[in-house]
Amino acid sequence: MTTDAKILSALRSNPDGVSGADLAEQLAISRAAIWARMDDLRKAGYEIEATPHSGYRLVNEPDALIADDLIARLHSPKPPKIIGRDIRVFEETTSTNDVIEKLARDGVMEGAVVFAESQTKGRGRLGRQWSSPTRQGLWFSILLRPKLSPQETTQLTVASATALRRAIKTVAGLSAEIKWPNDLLLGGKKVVGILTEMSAEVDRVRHVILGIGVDVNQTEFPPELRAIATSLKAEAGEEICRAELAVEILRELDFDYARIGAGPFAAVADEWEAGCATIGRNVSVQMGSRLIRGRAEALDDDGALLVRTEHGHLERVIGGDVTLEK
Ligand code: BTX
Repeated sequence: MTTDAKILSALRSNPDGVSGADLAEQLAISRAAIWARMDDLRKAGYEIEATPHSGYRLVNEPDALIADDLIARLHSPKPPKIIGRDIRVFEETTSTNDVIEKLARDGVMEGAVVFAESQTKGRGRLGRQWSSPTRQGLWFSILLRPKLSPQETTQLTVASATALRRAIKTVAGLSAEIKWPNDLLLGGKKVVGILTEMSAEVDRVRHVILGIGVDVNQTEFPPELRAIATSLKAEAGEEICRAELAVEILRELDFDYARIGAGPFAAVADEWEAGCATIGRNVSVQMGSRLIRGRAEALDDDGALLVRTEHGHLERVIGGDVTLEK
């Protein structure tokens, strides 16, 4: 943890204030150095009160994603196993998936996360665009090097959906529905999109990039999205703290990633099915030029969707666009 992250963590665990002398001792730096760090934190938007009686006290925090702040929050009470060991925040990027792809090639460690306050070329699947307005959502990507075969990587998308669902419940109190394989919906409208991209050889995954977009505090969407997209704020009726949500998501993802690594996928799949809007519904799936119609029956062991067609065949769907029929 950096010094700023340690200071923020100390301020949060001492809501009534902490003296400069105590901080200096805990962090093994001079009181003058503490004073200088406080000054920089104030410039970054933290409101920190300093009184002779109670010392330094954190009064207010900015609605900005700050790497040190996210790290401080994520490490308390215990550090992550893998996801979030390295966190970087950019004010603006093209697509966070592209940034982390470059880092992956430079050998950055598994679990690294890149957030952007806005993306100029945020993307969805099949070259579609992803709207990523400044400071209104969470736009981020995670680098993973899982011991899975390329076919099994659908598990990661499925596990991410369950983790995101839990985090949204905890922080915003909302129960989102999962739409196979990569969307979370509130009131039938998309609030989360997940884009899984992979670099692989025939039977070995080099790395997987999980790109996640969460609509958090938008009050308005571009006209073409109004009917199909919503935000947590629109549904909960109140502003959501993005840093708090970001950290809760990373914590839940870290938990599910360890679950996948440790054993059978079944535990994750059961939880996924319970929160899923797709299972039991009539669906049509566009897979390239092929259209499959039928009833979504279950999730297979490797995360594939099993669809019983009108002719009674069971089809395994591992990609494609699913439409829920009425
Ligand atoms: P998708 O192809 O399933 O969904 C893309 C479609 O969703 C668009 O065509 C549009 O109709 C709709 N859409 C666009 N923007 C939004 C939005 N903000 N909220 C709701 N619906 C929208 C889903 O792809 C995967 C999206 C992943 C986005 C993340 S953000 C961080 C990372 N970087 C990056 O470039 N992409 C990922």
